Amino acid sequence: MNQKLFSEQYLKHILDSDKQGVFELVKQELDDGVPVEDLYKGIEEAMYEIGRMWHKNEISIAHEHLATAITQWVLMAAFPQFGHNTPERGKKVVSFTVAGNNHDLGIKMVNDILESKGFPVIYLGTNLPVTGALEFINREAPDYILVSVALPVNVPYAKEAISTLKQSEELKETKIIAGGYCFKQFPALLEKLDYDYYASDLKDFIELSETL
Ligand code: B12
Repeated sequence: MNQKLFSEQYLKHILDSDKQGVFELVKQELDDGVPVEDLYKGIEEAMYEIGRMWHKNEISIAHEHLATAITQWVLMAAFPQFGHNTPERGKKVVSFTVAGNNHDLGIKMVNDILESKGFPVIYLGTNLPVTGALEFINREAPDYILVSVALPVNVPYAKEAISTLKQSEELKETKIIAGGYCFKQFPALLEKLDYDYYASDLKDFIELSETL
């Protein structure tokens, strides 16, 4: 797979409002047997470019929303293509994006990778108020909790969420895995969090998941 070319074509179809073009492009790659993580990397690049163009006012929020909506469909279509042959590892995972963070494509990609590697994931969605969810999370007593942070303004909420989880008796053995665009942009902000593991992208995360 030529990832650069794929990202450019993905972006072009979105800017042309050509959903069908995106689906055909993705289907071709999947039919060619491209690993889904490579496909996701190509999509990530296209979304980052959408973000850059949006920031520079070269495209409107409408294009950004269209890109998100189409990509949500693509992830749903790609998921069954993962080889789900790995036996379950007997480990439980809960994931969410922190209060204030509505960016969810990244954590969904991470969830998909984990599930394909035999870790069932309970995904609690975006913008999660952890205090309200604590009773549920305690009952599940997951081995790992994945916390996704996109913006610097999310960091105080991430700090609070992680500290709430760490204080719970039921979650004494639970490890916190942090990640998200915020730390790719500002790695120093990671120091504010009491996390156990961090991965910056899918490649990094796949390596980490082998050790979990
Ligand atoms: C789509 C988008 C949105 C959509 C999100 C829709 C959705 N359902 O996700 C909407 C419209 C909601 C949105 C809103 C906003 N957004 Co926005 N958004 C984007 C955009 C264009 C793409 C995000 C994306 O999908 N990226 C692709 C994914 C795959 O990448 P990723 O998130 O980084 O995830 C990867 C890794 O980080 C990692 N990862 C992610 N989570 C986790 C968790 C764990 C545990 C691990 C291990 C790894 C991991 O793995 C993933 C795969 O490699 C980005 C541009 C960008 N550069 O990201 C801006 C961007 C993030 N947004 C931005 C901004 C400013 C906003 C708003 C504040 C705008 C506003 N004024 O309203 C709001 C905030 C909303 C909120 N409260 O969260 C800025 C942030 C700048 C900054 N430094 O603060 C960006 C960078 C755009 C820009 N260039 O200005 N946004």
